[in-house]
Amino acid sequence: MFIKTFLPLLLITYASSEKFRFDNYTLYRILPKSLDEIKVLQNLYDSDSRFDFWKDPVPNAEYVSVVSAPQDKGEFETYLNRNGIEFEVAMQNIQDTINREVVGKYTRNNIRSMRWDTYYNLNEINTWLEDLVMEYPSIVTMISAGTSYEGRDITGIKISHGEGRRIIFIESGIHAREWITPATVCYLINELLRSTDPETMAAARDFDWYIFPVTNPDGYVWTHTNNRLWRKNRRPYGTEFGVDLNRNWNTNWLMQGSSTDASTNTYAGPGPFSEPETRDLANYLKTLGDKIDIYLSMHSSGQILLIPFGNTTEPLANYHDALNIGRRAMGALSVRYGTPYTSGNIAEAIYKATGSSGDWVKEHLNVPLVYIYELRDRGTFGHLLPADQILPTAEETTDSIIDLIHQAKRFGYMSSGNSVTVSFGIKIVLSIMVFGKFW
Ligand code: 0X9
Ligand code: ZN
Repeated sequence: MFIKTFLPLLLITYASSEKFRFDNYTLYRILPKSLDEIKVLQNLYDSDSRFDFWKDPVPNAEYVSVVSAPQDKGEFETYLNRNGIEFEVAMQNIQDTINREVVGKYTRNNIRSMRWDTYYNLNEINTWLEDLVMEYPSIVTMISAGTSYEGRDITGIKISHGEGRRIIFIESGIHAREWITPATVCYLINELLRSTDPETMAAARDFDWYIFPVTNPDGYVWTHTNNRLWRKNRRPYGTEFGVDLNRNWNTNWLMQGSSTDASTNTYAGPGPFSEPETRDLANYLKTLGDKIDIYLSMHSSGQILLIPFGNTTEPLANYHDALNIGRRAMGALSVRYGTPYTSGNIAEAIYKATGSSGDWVKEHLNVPLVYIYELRDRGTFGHLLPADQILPTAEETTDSIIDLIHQAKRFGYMSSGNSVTVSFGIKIVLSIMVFGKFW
């Protein structure tokens, strides 16, 4: 009786519970051959909210990544076939990949138990940060950029070997589902404290590092407990939840690539800085003022290095310097595993999108070098990057950040002053002194 009546019911309830919400959802990887094909995909993107685009159809897109629910797959594939668009199935059943994901356990008071082949939840990351403060009390301090909507601390650490240094600021995990970003910056933290490589040691010594692995704590927790593919924060708006914290900054707010619809993934919020996460972080950044030399905003995926601004393809501010420095650093990134990165202006390389942290930092704090990393991969796993890629991703990204400092110095940045304000004439003289030539 029980087996016949209740067990199937029990199984159905279990299977339809949130833990299995992506059963038979499929990840597609599309390789558009022409601008016309991109336009066909853009039509779908604009008109049909059933599909979750992990990589948007933008002109020159190398690939487009889309997730479809099982009931919409037939229609989706017919649409592609009818328009002659070739596609491959990158992941047949997303839920299988989610189920295989490893979330590790970190043992308090044992920093050696931190591993780079597993993801961690928010508590584990913060416990590890606390342990680092205990282990390196004269170098590491706990810092807080504020409090999230649900009341969680936005925790980071400062690594400093003394007073008066310029700052390298790293913000990661603003998009909850991009798990590779906190994992990567935790590895970087570890390297800055424990590496014996002379260049890494010098980088750690010469700058004050402000690193926030998870700037969207509520969203990150939600990806661990309820919905692995959640992107926004968790503030309720009507019957919907969450603001895209990378559309909520007070810089050309709502102008491009943002939505007024709270049910979408790019909801910009009811107003600029409506969210405690962005408002607090911005206020915290203001207190550091013009001491920041480099600001890095860590995202995934696509293997792209982006440079502000997100609203225009105009090469504003020190765009050409920033691009040159960034391209060289991406050369350094590719040395270890051959991972290719594309560098470019945000609006050009992905899509126009305003209200992002990088644009605000560049516009309002005049930080000389602002980069947005889109880490691995290019559509094979997307946001579900397997844990065995954490270490290689983290290693190559760390290589690039160390080289970024080196390149920035070669281009006359990272000195005691703000070199963006150095006049063109002085720059020529400096360049000739350093390189023997100007170009
Ligand atoms: O759209 C975003 O916020 C970022 N890409 S992601 O796939 N990680 O969501 C890119 C942000 C780049 N900055 C601007 N668009 N201004
Ligand atoms: Zn992102």
